[in-house]
Amino acid sequence: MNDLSFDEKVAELRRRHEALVTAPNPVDDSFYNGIYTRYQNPVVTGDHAPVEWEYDLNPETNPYLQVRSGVNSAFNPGAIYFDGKYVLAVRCEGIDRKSFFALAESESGTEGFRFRSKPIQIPDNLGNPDVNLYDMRLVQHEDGWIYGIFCTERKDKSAPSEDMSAAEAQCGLVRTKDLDTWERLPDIVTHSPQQRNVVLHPKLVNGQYAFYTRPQDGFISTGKGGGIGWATCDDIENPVLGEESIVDFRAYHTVKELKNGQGPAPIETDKGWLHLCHGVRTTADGFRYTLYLIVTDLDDPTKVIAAPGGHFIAPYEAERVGDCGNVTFANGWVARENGDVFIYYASSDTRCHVATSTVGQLLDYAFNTPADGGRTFECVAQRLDLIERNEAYLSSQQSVLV
Ligand code: M1P
Repeated sequence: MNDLSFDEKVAELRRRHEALVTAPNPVDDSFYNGIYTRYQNPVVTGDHAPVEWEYDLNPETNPYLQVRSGVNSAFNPGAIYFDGKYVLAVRCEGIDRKSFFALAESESGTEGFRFRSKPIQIPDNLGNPDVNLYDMRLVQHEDGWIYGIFCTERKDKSAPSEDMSAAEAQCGLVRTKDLDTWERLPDIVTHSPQQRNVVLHPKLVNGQYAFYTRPQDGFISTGKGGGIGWATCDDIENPVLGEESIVDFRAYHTVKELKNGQGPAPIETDKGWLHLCHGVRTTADGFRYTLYLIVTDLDDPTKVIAAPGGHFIAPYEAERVGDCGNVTFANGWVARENGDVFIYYASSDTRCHVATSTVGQLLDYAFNTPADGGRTFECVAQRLDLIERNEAYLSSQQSVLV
């Protein structure tokens, strides 16, 4: 590459980019669990950023053809099926550490994602400017708007002046009808000092806009708070939420002992609202983020009616490695009318993946996987029960054959 002329280098950068975005993404047959299908490649990475986003292509102002505005990573995408395409609102992170949102689209949902020509410029919050925006959930609400709900982060003004990492996380809100024009609404106000992973429920509940929240005392630690909360407001243009109640508590010695959060908006099924969430546990090597599923009651989305134990998706093979290792995180999925579900998740705060399943498979998993036994004794009892039922079934089959 270094020996090429300026124009040849540009052509080669474009060729490499095109090869990446048009590469097929076969099913990963090395993985099987009967619940979902994994794919061999990430669907979006920092390298999917168009050449124009990173390079000044004018030889007079950039004679060495240097990267001027590098894209470090692309992860934690919101997702929606819109106008015949799977659209991801990807959290891109520049090498300056600032995240921004950009839409990437694909016709198949598993490959061929290509960024639109420009990232989204979210209107500024002039009263209280944001420093960093990330993790947008895209929610098609029954009121006709598509909402983008994201984390807005600022320096914590109450922290000592020498502390350059203390931050305050709150929830920002935009809405659109066409994914082109974005109207910013006031930031959501809650009773909690900090909020992250706030998600809008797709339907009004008792005439109110309903939100999944994650009350937390600090930027990283939930402190005494935590759990997936629930709170409502009358007016989406003045989103001041009432008291939060906890729908899904964190719990000792589980995948969600340290913190948890709602992923995308839940999917409505005939057996209940299907939720994809993330849970965080501690290890000697730091935090481990995995995904889990729950189902809540159709008429009362604050009531959990199925809670399979353990993780649903965890970092697999190379997914364990990245800017923040041992992380799977999801804030986007798409359910099609035929029951197909496209689960968009990110690994290690670096890249986006897809896993595919169906509503039928996910409900079967949710209702028939044993709940967390809570103790080794109970978990072994669950496993012995499975083995003994298998022994009984297999011997009954043998006696049929005889
Ligand atoms: O770094 C892992 C994840 O950490 C945060 O999640 P939580 O609020 O549950 O700790 C989020 O900032 C997320 O973006 C990130 O992937």
